[in-house]
Amino acid sequence: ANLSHLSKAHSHGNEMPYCPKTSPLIGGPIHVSFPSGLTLAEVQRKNPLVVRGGRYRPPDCEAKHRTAIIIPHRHREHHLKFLLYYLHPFLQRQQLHYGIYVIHQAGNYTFNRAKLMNVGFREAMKEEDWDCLFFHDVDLIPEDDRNTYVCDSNPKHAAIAMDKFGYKLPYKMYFGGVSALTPLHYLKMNGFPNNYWGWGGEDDDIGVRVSLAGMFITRPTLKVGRYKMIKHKLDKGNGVNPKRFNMLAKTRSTWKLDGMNTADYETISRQYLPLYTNITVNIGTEA
Ligand code: UDH
Repeated sequence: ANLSHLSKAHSHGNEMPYCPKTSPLIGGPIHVSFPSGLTLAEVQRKNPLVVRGGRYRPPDCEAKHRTAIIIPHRHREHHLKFLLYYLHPFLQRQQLHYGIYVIHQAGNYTFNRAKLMNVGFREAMKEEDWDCLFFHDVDLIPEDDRNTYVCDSNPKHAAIAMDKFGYKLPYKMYFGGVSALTPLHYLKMNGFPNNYWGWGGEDDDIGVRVSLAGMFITRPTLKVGRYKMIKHKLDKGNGVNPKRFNMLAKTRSTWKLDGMNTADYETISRQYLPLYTNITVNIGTEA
């Protein structure tokens, strides 16, 4: 009997073959520039397979990995546009099933990056069974396709070589910019701290939590973990946190008491936009 129609039906159904271990679409170094006049409509036009909420699945194979990108955000629409412009094609070339979540802090109170990540974790996990979460600053653009946005067996620090630090790790325990954790890693370290308001310290606290929870930091190579930072000044409403060193000295005694288990917030809106899911949230103010 001629069964060719059956195998054809298969390849169009949900029994597609898994994507290969290494994507054939990965090209290596990416030239990053910031074209003036770029619009979100243009980014949308260039990414026809991205569906509402900023979700994507490879069209011709079953992705091996499901990655959520969590971006803490306020008043950086200009940076967000460039990040989306580079990140969507980058993730597609890696043949990932992915979703992009922008966690927008409502109001004008002092910014709190780490608490927004806790919100992002909970809200993203409510929607899909992601197996990896990438916590991603809005102003960092990856410069090499081989920096795969999948998780390791331990928490991964991906932004190891940034242009602003001369493409080197600024110090050994640095865990800022872009990091990747599985839901299990995240819960094991009780997520991120909620009480770092303003600039600085929270990324080091997170790095310390990794080791206090009995894990270690993995990293890509310097050649691959390269990022370009979109230049900017310290934002209004994100002044340097003068308490950061005192707080950091106490992480050992605070990490189990403050984190994912105490993250309280109020979701104001959830919008499934063409290129990302926007979650606007009231995270309160400093105690
Ligand atoms: N963020 C916002 N809005 C803000 C503050 C922070 O969206 O108002 C987010 C954003 O994702 C950003 C991240 O939080 O990438 C980290 O904040 P940051 O970019 O201010 O921190 P970073 O250390 O830069 O990357 C500090 C700027 C110092 C400027 C020094 C000039 N030479």
